[in-house]
Amino acid sequence: MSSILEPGITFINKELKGKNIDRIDRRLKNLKDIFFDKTALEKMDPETVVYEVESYFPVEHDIEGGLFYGITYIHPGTVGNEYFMTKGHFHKIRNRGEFYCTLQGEGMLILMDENRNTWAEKMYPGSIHYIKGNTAHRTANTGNTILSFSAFWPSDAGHDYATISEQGFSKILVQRQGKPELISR
Ligand code: M6P
Ligand code: ZN
Repeated sequence: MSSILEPGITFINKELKGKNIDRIDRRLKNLKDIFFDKTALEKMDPETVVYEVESYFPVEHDIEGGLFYGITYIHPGTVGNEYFMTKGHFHKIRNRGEFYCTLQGEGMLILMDENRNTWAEKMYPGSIHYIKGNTAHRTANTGNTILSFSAFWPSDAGHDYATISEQGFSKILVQRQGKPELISR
């Protein structure tokens, strides 16, 4: 996994020097709810790492007024013909927004409003995505290399995973003739 010591990433403020850093990985066994093709999923190694996240928390969680920063690394791969992707979430405080900035690789940012309208934006190095409040967000790696992107979100936003793990997005992103296509489930 790439790390914060990677050239080009330097934290200046003391709040972010080796402190308040959280690193997690999400494996297929943690993502059973989100992939559509359960038969394909069962044939794969449950320990396969789908993505990793490093997050920086200079203030306490759920405190208004701060900002959090994270870098997500999604490995290339598919489950059936659905691309490796993040769990996806709404914010617990629904109207909180977020920025995503793609660092490397190719992907799609999948977005869904509270009426379950789903659409997607292409991610490529340098692409900047403003995610409005009240919008669920998930990212998928559509390339053959790691997709990494940075994220900036308000410290009181929180994550609501339950809505997505219970109801999913209304569309899924699959590979068709080698290309990504967003289709209704
Ligand atoms: C981005 C941010 C994080 C989020 C991560 C992985 O870095 O949006 O808040 O945790 O992506 O996405 P998810 O939490 O949906 O797995
Ligand atoms: Zn978010």
